[in-house]
Amino acid sequence: MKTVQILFIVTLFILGGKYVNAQLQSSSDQIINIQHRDTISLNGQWKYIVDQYENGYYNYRYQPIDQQENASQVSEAIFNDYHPVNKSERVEYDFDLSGELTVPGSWNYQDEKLFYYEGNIWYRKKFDYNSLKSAKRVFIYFGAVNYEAHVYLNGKKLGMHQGGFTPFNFEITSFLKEKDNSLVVKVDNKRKKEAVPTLNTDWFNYGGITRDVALIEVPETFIRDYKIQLKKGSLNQIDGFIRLSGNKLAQSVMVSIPELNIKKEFTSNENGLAFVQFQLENATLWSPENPKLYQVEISAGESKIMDEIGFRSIETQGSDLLLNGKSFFLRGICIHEENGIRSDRAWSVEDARLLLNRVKELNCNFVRLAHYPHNENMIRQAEKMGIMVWSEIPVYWTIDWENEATYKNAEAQLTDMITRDKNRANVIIWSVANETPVSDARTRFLTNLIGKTRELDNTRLVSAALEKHTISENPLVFAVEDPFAQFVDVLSFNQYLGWYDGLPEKCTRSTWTIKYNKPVIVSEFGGDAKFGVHADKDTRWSEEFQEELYIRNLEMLDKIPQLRGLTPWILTDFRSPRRLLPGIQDGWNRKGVFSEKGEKKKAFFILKEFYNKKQKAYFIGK
Ligand code: GCB
Repeated sequence: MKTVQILFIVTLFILGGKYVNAQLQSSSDQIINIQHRDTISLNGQWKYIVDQYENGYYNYRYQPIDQQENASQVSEAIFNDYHPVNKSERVEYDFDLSGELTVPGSWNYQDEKLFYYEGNIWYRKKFDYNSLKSAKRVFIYFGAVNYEAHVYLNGKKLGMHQGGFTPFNFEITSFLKEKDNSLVVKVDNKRKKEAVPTLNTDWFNYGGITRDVALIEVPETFIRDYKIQLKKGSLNQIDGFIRLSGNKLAQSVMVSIPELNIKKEFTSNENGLAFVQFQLENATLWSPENPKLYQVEISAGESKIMDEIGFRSIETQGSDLLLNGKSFFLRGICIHEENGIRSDRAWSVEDARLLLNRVKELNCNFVRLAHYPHNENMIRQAEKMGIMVWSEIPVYWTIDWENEATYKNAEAQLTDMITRDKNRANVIIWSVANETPVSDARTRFLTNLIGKTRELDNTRLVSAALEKHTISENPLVFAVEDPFAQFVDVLSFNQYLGWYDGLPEKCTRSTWTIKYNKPVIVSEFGGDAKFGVHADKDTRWSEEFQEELYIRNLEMLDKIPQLRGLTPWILTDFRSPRRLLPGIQDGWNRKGVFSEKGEKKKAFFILKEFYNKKQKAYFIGK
């Protein structure tokens, strides 16, 4: 254990008084559970200015203007939403004369000219503020902005956030006016080598404010964060924390679960942290067959919050996955966060239902939410529908492994993902990476991320989608040879036999030898087919080829003794600028078992049939 960690735990021990085996509380400033707070939505129409050269941000010496004393008129006009009284003044921006974009939503699908745009856009929302409950403090919340956001309210810079898939908030109590507030956001989705993800991905770089924006009202001292979950390995012991912010940090904190007649009192320390431990008697555990959620109420003085929380355990035992102590099989599928009908990022409850109903039709109990944290509606809807989740950060392919800032960025995204979703019973696996090339620097980077994951949440399993390798003596024997494999709880790998590697018949001649006594999830396999293209099974891009590829892959993979789950690539065709073949791909990765519009391809039925059989086998207690 690192010295800092030891120091931290010792500090927690002293501050917490009685607590042992402390879990690291989130180091993020995130206010969690927006769904059940007093909020005022700022979704809707926003003004926008396309500023490709970032003229409103850099002066002509390319120095950021908002860090200098003498901001130029140009940037003043942007940040302060300034309008000249004297018409002879040179002001080159005017939000009022500019067009509008709908938020949430990417700019790409809202304006044809912006379809492939990767760059800078200024957004502005004007609003009056009428407090819901004469709130003492107000925060502005963004569900996600892709990729970099600089936020200004009434001319005052609130802060900056990087990472396109995680929420952030800033306090605005002292800058807020009753009338005519001007909220300006500089959004930039340029891809960068040192960013997370990096330059090269196989998905579309949707830009803009892609998830909800809202004001959050809270009392002076409020419940910012909490974890109410079963202790690792226990089916009836709650082990968690509640974290307050404000000026009355040491106080009494109540947790109640009315349906179970539970009402417990705890005391927070001078840092606002209360450690929560109690016994759950006769609770129905959450499972895909019975996704039971309890109303949990937390209060601290004036601050009250409700959440719907499920309780379950998730562990491994040798190569078995155990949910509430019982072995099970993950009948999964990968998903991108995209609604192909609108051709935009998915973000709403309706979008989540659209995608998850397709998942249910396949008889899945599991989704791999690739390759970045999906919106909270998706996780919560899946939880209600009994669908377990693999959640991932965009450490994808060739990240800048040696760059300290890149690591910090990845760790911040990981922290925000775990902070937001740690109370969701359906999230069972945190994934720290996808298909990263083996090197010392990369393994160090990923090992640090795994360490951080376990500090933040030791109750869930940790994994990463690794790659396959051939055994040198025999090119038809496959293995996973990766020093990182020893650190994961679940061994997962992507493999494309029959598509990038030979034709489907190659599966029948190939075998696997996995030397780890851990559960195995094949986190990707698949091939492209355009819906409605029919030919013989040897013709690429046809539904018949994809069908054959599924038949042969399933047959082959089912022979891996440790196999405990599959998440084929992918539920639905998705946009990717790497996919260029005219008439077939046209900018879409066609590996979906559904088309982007939701039409089922032949492979859908093969996978569903396989899952029906697996379900039966596990019900009779395989
Ligand atoms: C992969 C990647 C995934 C791609 C997929 C493909 O291995 O993890 O992001 O989209 O292959 O279709 O090539």
